[in-house]
Amino acid sequence: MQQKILIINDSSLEGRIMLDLLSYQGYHVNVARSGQEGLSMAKSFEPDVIICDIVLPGMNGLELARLLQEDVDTQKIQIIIASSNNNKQDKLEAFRCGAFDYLVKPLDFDELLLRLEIVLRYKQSIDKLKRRETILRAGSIRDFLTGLYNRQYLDQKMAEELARVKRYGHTFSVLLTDVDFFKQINDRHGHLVGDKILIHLAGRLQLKVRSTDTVCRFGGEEFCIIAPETDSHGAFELAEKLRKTIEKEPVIVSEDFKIPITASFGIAEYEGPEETTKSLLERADRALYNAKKKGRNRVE
Ligand code: GH3
Ligand code: MG
Ligand code: MG
Ligand code: MG
Repeated sequence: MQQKILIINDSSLEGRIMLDLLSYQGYHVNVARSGQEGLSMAKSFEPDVIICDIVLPGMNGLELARLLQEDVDTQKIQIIIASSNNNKQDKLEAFRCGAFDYLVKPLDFDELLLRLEIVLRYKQSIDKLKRRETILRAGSIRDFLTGLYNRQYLDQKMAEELARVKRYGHTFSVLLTDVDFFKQINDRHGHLVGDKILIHLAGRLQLKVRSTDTVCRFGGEEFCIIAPETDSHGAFELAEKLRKTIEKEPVIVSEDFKIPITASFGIAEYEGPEETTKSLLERADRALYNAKKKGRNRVE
């Protein structure tokens, strides 16, 4: 694909020369004559690189660079500042504003072309990494900290389970659990210990449930379990079993450092064809809230 360069330069002669030279090299080039025009063209033209003067009518090139860096729509554009003064302050300021390079005029065009190639190569690899990261994140079904399934996967699994019971009958339940006074634990022992507790707890939940149950990290210190073919009595038994294990076995942080924890549980069973993920989770959440209100470390 043709790479796009935006020149921001108020001298029509200089702008023209650069436009011709860079177009001749195969770039797709546009010229803006002021900072304001540059800013709007940065958004509409979406250049890979901007070559920008410092002295411009209205807004100066450094201000412009800063604005471009602060805006999510334009921050991936790389900026080369071109200035007729070799002033150290301007140069430092340009880099502080996020410029990739600083060229002193009169420009040596061989140098300009080489520097342009470098910045474009840099931008391509950054863009590629970002794309990969986005794909990984979008496709991820695991929670990063605990390794459990994440909220996204929970939504998908819930939809499947709802569809299954609506079609074939039977029932299923969801359990929501929330660690009691977790904020105090964090405050007293630090976030790293808090994280370690979440990891332990996740492992423990995973270990105690049936292989057909799905354990997810619902958010913060909350977990959600989908238990297929389980009515509210079964769900209550399961929650009690988990609650007791958590209460009985303090989390081992290190050899001589154990932290006792408890958790509260809210359960909800599928009630019929009108049920949605939202309605089911809302009932479980209300039950959990009641468990908290009634003193914590209990199942509702
Ligand atoms: P309650 O018994 O009412 O649930 O009290 P609580 O302190 O657990 O309640 P709250 O929900 O207000 O606090 C949850 C805390 O969990 C707050 C937040 O700092 C902490 N937390 C959320 N996510 C993480 C995490 O990934 N790691 C750690 N260490 N802490 C987390
Ligand atoms: Mg909570
Ligand atoms: Mg809470
Ligand atoms: Mg809590």
